[in-house]
Amino acid sequence: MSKLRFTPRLNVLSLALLMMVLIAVLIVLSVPHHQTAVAQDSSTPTPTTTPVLDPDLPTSYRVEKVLDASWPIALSWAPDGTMFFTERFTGFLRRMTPDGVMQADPVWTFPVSTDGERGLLGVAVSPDFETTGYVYVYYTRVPGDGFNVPVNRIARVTVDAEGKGSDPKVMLNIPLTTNNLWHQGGNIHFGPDGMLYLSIGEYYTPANAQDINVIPGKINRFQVTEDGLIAAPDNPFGTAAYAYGIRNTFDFDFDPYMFDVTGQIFAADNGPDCDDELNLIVPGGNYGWRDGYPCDDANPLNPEKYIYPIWSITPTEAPTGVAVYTGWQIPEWQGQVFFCAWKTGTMRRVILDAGRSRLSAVREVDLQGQSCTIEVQNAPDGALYFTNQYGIFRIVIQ
Ligand SMILES: [Ca+2]
Ligand SMILES: [Ca+2]
Repeated sequence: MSKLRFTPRLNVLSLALLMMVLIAVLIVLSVPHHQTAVAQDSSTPTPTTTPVLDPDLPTSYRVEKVLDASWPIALSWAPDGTMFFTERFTGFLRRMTPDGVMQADPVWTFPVSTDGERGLLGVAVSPDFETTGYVYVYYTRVPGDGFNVPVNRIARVTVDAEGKGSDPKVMLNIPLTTNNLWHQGGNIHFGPDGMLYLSIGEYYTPANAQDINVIPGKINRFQVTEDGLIAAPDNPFGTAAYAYGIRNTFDFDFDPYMFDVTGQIFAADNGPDCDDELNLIVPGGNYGWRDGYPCDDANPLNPEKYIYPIWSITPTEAPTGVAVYTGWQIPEWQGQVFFCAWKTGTMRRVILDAGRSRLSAVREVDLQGQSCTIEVQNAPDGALYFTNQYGIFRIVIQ
């Protein structure tokens, strides 16, 4: 049996053909094409090209203001459609009824330190809210209550049917380890697995991000007990850490299609003067923030150790809220990852490949004159909600 062999002549022909194809591809790519976003391969993350407005969406939509609000920084809904949100600077936990009536008095007022990136930050309605009335928050408490300096904390209150809060309970303290005011932001969400996840910055200490024994600089995963939060027993390292190497992440969302299979989560991260990121978080993953981090970490020296972002951008824009759209109002968006940016007010949507592990394209969402500087979140009414310093908005089918 003869062995298969390529002749030199075939190699020359193949090379010539390959060169012609490459030249053709380069010519096509170099022609401005307003309606086509250039696909990016997650294995070679590069700063994205300028996103294009998507003029092709078959479903037309409009942006509505839901209500004026003071720095609404996180949103969470009860099963009946009651909306809870946190106001960063006032410390108010707010409530709006399913028929759209904003409760005049706050549900609860938390005594917040609001320096730097602190404040009343995260909120998560408990999965058993209908029987317990529990709503959890993440915030920075002013000195007191056993601490003579501010302390970051997860707490909960019990909310009755009239929207009155009671019985506040400390669930977890995450003491500060530095006087620095930055990189303490984050959010909390209950996962499909019933665990409570916390994203949190590294307290302006890069080494924290690489230390799996401390909470800052991680996506953390907790089991809720009556005595407070404990590291979920099946976490990858036996600590609270679910993923590490994170610098300053404000928000994240679970992948509704793949979480049960891979445990994957989408989270934004803020780079130093470079490399803002959207990461595909998997259990035990190391996302690379560390002492001596080099900009353009798309080319790290030890690629076996760090997981690259699926999208990154320089100069930085300060990505904030994240949501994987699960609503029904804009069917074409289902499963796409939405995230916002503090500096630009931009909302982007990320189209993934069929395996949901790689990025196919990034588009900018036309917010019809509004800005999304803080949060983006799914709501029970099938719309996509977003916030800025002045109010809460939603995107609904026209
Ligand atoms: Ca990274
Ligand atoms: Ca969100």
